[in-house]
Amino acid sequence: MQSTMQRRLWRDVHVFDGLRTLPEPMAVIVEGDRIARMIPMAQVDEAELADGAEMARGGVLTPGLVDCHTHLVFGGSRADEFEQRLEGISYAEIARRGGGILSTVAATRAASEDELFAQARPRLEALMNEGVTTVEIKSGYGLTVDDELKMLRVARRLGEALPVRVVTTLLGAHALPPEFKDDSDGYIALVCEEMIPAAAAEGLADAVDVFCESIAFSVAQCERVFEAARAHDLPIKAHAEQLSNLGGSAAAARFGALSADHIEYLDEAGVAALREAGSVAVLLPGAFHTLRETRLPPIAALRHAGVPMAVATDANPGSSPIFHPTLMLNFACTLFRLTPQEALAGMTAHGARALGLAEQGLGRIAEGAAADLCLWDADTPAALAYAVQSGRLRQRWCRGERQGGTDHD
Ligand code: DI6
Ligand code: FE
Repeated sequence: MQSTMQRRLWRDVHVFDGLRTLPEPMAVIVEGDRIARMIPMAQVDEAELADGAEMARGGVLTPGLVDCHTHLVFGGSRADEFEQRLEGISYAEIARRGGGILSTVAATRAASEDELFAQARPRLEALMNEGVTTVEIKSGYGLTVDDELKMLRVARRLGEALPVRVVTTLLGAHALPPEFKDDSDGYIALVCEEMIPAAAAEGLADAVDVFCESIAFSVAQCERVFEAARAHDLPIKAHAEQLSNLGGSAAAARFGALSADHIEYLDEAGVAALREAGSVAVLLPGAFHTLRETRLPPIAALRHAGVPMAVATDANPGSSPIFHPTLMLNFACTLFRLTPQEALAGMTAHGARALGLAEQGLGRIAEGAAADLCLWDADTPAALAYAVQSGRLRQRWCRGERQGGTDHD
């Protein structure tokens, strides 16, 4: 395609490159779907810029945002549980009474693929309108082979229908479905022996996730799921140490996990395990906020150990009904005390790494990286985390194509 080799130019932009804010204004040149050149404005040779079509002057340029942890395909609503929690009933208690995740499971099973698609689409568009160009979408509200595959098919279809990169994760081990009450090992056998093989055979899952928690699955059960994932060459992730410290993150790290997610209760040994495995710590301040948690993830220890920290929305109907990635940048700073640069890295370079996409040049602005870019109406990258404000996205580029934002084309 001829148009994909077009040469495009952003002039005098403040660049956050995925890891840090560059010290001086830059010219950034894209060729086709890749970033070709980055030149400090003070050093530009005007002749070199002359044959690029100028897209903008000024503003903040970041990689397209990577939301590396969402559950945005689901049926129903849990507004009633929000009210119950405000009356003092805990998230875990609601789950024990058969509500929580299982109430979304009932609504998701009852919905057709088309209905789930129609409901998920505006949620995904909300993320895209705030700069997301790559999103991970988990299953986990079907909990039968057919319903889990249905959710994953919806996720794949969303990626085909909209200009956004969708990565899918099979989360069969999310909750114990009612049919397996008192037989959680039997359900884990179904996940390992039927669900994972079926998802792998149809190419529907890019990774496998588990919920390791007293209200979900034990470390030993999660390890069985990891073994099955490994047998099908699928990378793993884990919801771990969200409500208590079971050692799920360390178990995931032993299997070379891409990430351990939530991790409010992670201890020093868990931090060390993530560091040794090269796993990403995915921070989900939306769930922390929604559940009004008080236990903070061990940010200082993670920082000190050099464990990369990603930040994601965890967009879901229960613990994080939040479809607003830039708000998560702010929460990561205000609630978890990340610096604005750490928060931005968490939704760009480290988010991409948590999905195994760093090698493909996602989440970075660098020569040779993917031309997934956001141009923001802001003075500095830090301002994106500082102000909670919609409508600042001037241009959104995905795979080298202009796909949204408020600037005139
Ligand atoms: N932890 C979470 O925060 C989500 N899943 C999980 O294991 C929440 C899922 C939900 O409440 O629907
Ligand atoms: Fe989650």
